[in-house]
Amino acid sequence: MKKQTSIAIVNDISGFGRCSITVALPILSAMKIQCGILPTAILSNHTEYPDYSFLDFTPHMNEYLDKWKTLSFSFDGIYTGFLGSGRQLSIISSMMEQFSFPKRIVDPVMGDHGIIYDSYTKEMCQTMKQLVSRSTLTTPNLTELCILTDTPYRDDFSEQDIFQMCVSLENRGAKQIVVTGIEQQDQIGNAIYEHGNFEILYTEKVLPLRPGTGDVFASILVGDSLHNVNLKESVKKAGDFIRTCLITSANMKIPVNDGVCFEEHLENLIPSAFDIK
Ligand code: PXL
Repeated sequence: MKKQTSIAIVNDISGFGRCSITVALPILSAMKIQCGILPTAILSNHTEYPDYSFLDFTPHMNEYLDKWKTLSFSFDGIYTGFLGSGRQLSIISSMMEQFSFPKRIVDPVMGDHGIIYDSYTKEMCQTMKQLVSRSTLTTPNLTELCILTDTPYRDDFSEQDIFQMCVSLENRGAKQIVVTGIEQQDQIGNAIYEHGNFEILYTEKVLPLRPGTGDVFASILVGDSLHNVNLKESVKKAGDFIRTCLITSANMKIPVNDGVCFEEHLENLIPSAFDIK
């Protein structure tokens, strides 16, 4: 029998609203991956709602990781998302050194549609660059790609502009890059960049767009990366899955801030023994 794959997920627990760990955990479990979690913050709900409570987990992270180390837990990869403070960067960097994860997936969660999330500071955005430089795969949206490459945000970038920003991110140490949420009239695209090769895959946009779709997308890519699935195949799978979930969410009249009802389609992500290489 093949050895089971495992991942350490470093992300926040938002108690309500389908994002971060409440998305990553069910998706990666469905993809037959064992998950360990290190919370970065505990929120009542995500920050796109008009109000939320926020508990920064920074003061407890080192003690938590010391136990993981003493107990010799090991993982095939690390997947980082929403950070609770700027100080978490050095904690996660030293975690990467101590555990030497073969796969390092950094979703540089910072903002969307040109706007930085409420709890993020400019300094935190700068420190995110260092985490991305250590990644084997990173999944910025267009807003985050701009922050990471010091490019002023616009909503009319050409494909060439996006390619150049990917080159600049690669020069800063990133390896595989997938840029999400590239909007073109009634289409939405995800760009794939790897060793100078660049391609954007478009699908028809399903409105309304919803928070948490970046977390669904990145989680599927993480699962596939651990199973060594080809990146283009994985981006297609994640795009199709999100589209299906967006259609069902609209049909079920899910409030926009509550995200996508991925639970309705989770079985689509369960690999057969045959799929896993
Ligand atoms: O989906 C990204 C995300 C993750 N975590 C928290 C958020 C958001 C986006 O708003 O608020 C707490």
